[in-house]
Amino acid sequence: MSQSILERIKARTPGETEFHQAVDEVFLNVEQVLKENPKYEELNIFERMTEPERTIMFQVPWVDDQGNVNVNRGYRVQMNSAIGPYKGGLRFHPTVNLSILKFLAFEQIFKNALTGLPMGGGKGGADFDPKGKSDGEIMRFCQSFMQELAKHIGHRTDVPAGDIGVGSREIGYLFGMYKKIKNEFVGVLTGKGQGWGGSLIRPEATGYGLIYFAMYMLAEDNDTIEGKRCLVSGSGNVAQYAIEKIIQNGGIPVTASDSSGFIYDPDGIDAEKLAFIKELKNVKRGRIHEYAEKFPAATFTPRDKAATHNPLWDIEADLAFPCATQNEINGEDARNLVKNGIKLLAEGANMPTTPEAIDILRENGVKYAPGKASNAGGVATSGLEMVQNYGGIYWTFEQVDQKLKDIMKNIHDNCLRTAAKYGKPGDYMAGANIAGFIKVADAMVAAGVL
Ligand code: NDP
Ligand code: 2IT
Repeated sequence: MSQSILERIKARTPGETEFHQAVDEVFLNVEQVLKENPKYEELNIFERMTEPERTIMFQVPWVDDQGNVNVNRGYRVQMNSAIGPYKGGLRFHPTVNLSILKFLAFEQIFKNALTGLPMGGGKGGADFDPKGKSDGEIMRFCQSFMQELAKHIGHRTDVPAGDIGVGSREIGYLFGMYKKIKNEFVGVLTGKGQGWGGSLIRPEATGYGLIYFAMYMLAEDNDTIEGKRCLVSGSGNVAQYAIEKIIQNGGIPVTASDSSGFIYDPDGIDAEKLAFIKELKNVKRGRIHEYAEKFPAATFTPRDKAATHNPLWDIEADLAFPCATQNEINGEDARNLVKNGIKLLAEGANMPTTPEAIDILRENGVKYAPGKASNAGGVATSGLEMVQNYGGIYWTFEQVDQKLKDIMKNIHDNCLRTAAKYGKPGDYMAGANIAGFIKVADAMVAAGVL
């Protein structure tokens, strides 16, 4: 019976490999829960959770600076609204396709449930490549994208935010266009600027939340992040604020990367060097090798697309925080992490660790936190932005930061409590999948078959 559910799901979604990977992982953990709850089986809850409630695909035409007319494909996957309006980011990247957005929207269901806030799961984006585009091109693309998306979202219906390639600049253009079309100033997007409805701490929240989560994991062993050497991949929103929070707590981040390669700074990235990365990436939109030119103690290793492993994960360190993209750590990388003494890996990115790599890490005693738990601080703070927008209120930096810490602690404790209850003590992955699943499943049972 159980086998046939997975077979049915995969037969109906041929070629959607990333989506299948995400579904397999959750199913592995919730199979036992399904067996113990005949109601879930009777109402076919798991299979229904894997089918988007609605998928929107649309044409995004836009004019570049040379006057050429280009066309991209836009998407919004409205996966599950059992516990609240659809909520999840928008990704602009040339690799975006339906499989990737469905895996992200599926993960988002459980992540959002874990935050304790009433948010359903969704994800969207476009196969648009923001690299090398002028500000005017980005603006025109965002406006064209929103012209169609506006028909399908709303502050009580579906509330998008940022993800890869979508930061505060893009949210500004998207929000501006929504407001113009609807003649309505509402919190239809999160990650807005502070002066126009945004929440303090939202820009920092994913990276900060990730490190808070890792610190709670370390505290279980009476350990701290102080003095720990940390491998970080990526140099975008999540990586920058993970690095910042590591530094603030006495840890030593030694790497950062982008799609062209990585830098290794044996002296550690300090606050001043991080300021350089922020300026380089957020303002100049340059490449990470410039770091090694500015700070000669650091080395730059270009990305070798033919290589079977990423040498970033073959550096001696204590903790690892993948913050770039999916499947960036494979089995060979995991073996290198183990060989180099990594004690803990917490995911800032969504699904950065392949199933083989997860097995290798866990078999070798590396503490492992899945992204749906450890990177939930971003969407949680988006939820806090929604609450502030609904109420017309503004919380201080300290208030939001405290709420973020409390939420990450609750997620951490909920993972451990649930894992123990289901006979998997210390298993953050099982705890996250089971706790998130049960919350949404119970809401679906309550709502009936619709
Ligand atoms: P950004 O666009 O700000 O940064 C992405 C970083 O990852 C860049 O350094 C980018 O390099 C690198 N990267 C992206 N794709 C690839 C690739 N295929 N190979 C190598 N490097 C790559 O995105 P975010 O920091 O917002 O997102 C990073 C990860 O975190 C994603 O997995 C996202 O889903 C996840 N996440 C984000 C949240 C948020 O609030 N923003 C919340 C929770 C999870 P380059 O510039 O060269 O492309
Ligand atoms: O993957 C994610 O959780 C995000 N990109 C953030 C989503 C959000 O709505 O803040």
